[in-house]
Amino acid sequence: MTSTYYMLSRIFPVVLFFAVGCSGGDGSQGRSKAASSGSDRPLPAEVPVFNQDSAFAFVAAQLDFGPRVPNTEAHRRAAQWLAQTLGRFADTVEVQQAKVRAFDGTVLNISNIIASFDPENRSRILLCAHWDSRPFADFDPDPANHYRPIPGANDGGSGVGVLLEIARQLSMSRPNVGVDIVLFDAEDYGQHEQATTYTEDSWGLGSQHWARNPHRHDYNARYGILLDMVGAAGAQFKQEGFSMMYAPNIVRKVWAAARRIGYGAYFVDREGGFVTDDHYYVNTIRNIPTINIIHQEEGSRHGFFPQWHTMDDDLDIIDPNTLKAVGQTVLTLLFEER
Ligand code: AHN
Ligand code: ZN
Repeated sequence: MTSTYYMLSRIFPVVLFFAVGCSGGDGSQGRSKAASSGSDRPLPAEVPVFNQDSAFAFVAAQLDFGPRVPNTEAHRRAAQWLAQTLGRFADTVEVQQAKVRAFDGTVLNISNIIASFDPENRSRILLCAHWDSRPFADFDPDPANHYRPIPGANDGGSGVGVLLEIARQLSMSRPNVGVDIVLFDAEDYGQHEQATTYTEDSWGLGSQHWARNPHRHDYNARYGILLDMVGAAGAQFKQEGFSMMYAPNIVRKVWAAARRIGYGAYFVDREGGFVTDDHYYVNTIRNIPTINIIHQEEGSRHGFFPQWHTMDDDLDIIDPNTLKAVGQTVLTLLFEER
């Protein structure tokens, strides 16, 4: 991080508040009791049933804006929609605006979007995802696309879609813990594949800013869960390296819950690689033990799902069943915390 970054990032610490009521939701989802979990196992009582079609619709709605690349109109409009949508579900929504410097010198106008449920509860869980999409399809098979923005359905859209559906569920019933949903900006403006020099910490610019300047100066949470690339058909979530380094007990708890409610095929008991993602900065700068639920595949050039950072990361690769596996697992965890 350059000193320029620090200076720039301290300018414009604008925080906007949105007044919110707790309405929202279509009311179609009941509690689970022994209801279907979408898998072949019953859910524990009192855990709401995650609606995969609603989550899918939240992914589609993001794609309708076009690529959510910082400094574009689509990005501004999407930010407004995300804050407004979370405002229907949460107790408070704050938009943390800042300027940060990208690897190529571009000054990015970013917005981290923070929705809080039961903000007075001191026992809190942090849920996060990045809402921006990558400006470069630098892994696209066609070199003509290497400087075009990606649709970002799985990479970006899926994690946000799951969190919006969790927010909708929390508008209808609350767990014992307080919950903060933080949508980070500028995660995916990391240096281009074809860059000739290495820029340190070029990914996760929004999370780096938030970790140094949290929306509450003394903000803390028991643990955090980051969702990244959680929507592709047949996804496998391996136990990511930094998650195991900083929060091994949370990884085990999440994977055990997934297995218990019938999603062991997605949450596999295998070691994944180390991914420098938003959770790395939440762990190292803010010291909140935070895991990353992220789709990793061996044998690809980059270690992720096949359409990663290509023009084909579009809505047609999103499978509502994968969104369900992740969303229902996270909801189960929230409602089992005491
Ligand atoms: C690196 O490849 C260094 N980080 C990947 C983080 C990422 C990109 N998540 C989504 N897109
Ligand atoms: Zn990406």
